[in-house]
Amino acid sequence: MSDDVTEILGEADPTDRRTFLARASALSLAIPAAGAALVACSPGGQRRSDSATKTVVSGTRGEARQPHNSDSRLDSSVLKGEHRAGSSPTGSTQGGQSVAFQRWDPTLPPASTTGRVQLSWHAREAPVRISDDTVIAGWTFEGDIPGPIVHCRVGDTVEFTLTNDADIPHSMDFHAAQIDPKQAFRSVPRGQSVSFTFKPKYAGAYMYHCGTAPVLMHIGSGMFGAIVVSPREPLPAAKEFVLVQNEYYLADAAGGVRASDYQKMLNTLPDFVAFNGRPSQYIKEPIRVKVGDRVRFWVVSAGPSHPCNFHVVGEQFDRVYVGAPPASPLIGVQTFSVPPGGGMVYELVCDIPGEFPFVNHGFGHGQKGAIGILSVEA
Ligand SMILES: [Cu+2]
Repeated sequence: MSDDVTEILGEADPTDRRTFLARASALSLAIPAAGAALVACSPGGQRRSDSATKTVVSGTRGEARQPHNSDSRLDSSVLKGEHRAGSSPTGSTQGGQSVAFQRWDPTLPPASTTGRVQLSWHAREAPVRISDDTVIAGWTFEGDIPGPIVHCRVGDTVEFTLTNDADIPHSMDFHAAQIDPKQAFRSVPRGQSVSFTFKPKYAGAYMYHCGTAPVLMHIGSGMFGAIVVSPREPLPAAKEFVLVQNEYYLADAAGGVRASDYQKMLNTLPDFVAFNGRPSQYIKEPIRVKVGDRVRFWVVSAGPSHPCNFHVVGEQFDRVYVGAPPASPLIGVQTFSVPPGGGMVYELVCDIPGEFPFVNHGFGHGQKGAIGILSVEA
């Protein structure tokens, strides 16, 4: 196997389980044999980063939205994570009960108006309540799953820094960047940072993720999110939402927290599939629009292994942009699949009131939580 491939898979030979298990154990990866190793792998307290503290947040999950602040060090939305501030999320296996559920706001935050987006993020471990009865031991960007939505325009300058607060190495891979991955996407150990700058060339919904080996484990444990690149020319006015689909593969709970299970990830039979990190959250609390609205979904399938076969029951997509909007939309589409690691843009016009389920029409995965309701009010 080439070095490049080994970097991604993290195994000298995918059939050599012993090599991998030894390495995984060294990295405190959560695998069945290691039990709740993940839960216990961060003994020290973790303080919130200064950058996160200073940041004005637009699109904070479950909290009042605050105005966009282009003077902020962070020109897009980021999780504040107040309820987790100052705690050692995975330093204790007893903390699951105290983690509150927060609906993940799917609203696309405004794009930077300055032509620059400055992001200073931290990779850290954090417990995340994904449903009333499930708290997972997440590996995160900025403390939540998915990580913050980034919104910029084609040609903007994105200046990104990742600092690793966790014990095992992490990294960042932006699919919206054309850049030398060996340098920009390299892994950094605890306490160190990696910085790079890029200018998105194409519009679209793009994934970002940790690219540290084994990538399957890092994405599967929560290190992913979406960067939305709007075109320079405005698209038709619309209510815009971001949906990031992912799968969860979980071990049994220890202390109320479920670690990720690498063997389950390899077997690709998820326990849950979710939009924006919480299975079925938009059934409980639908996405609300009005009759006459054009709705634009920026859909990313983070995987790690499955597509999102996106469909809205009782509606048809006016347009689906498989590539960069506004070029060459498909017109009149019932279902279109986003591959894992991909992103597409879906538009529909809400002509009539009602409750329209949006689903992964691969129904084994819809049933496991990749489902929500678009409520169209008169
Ligand atoms: Cu990682």
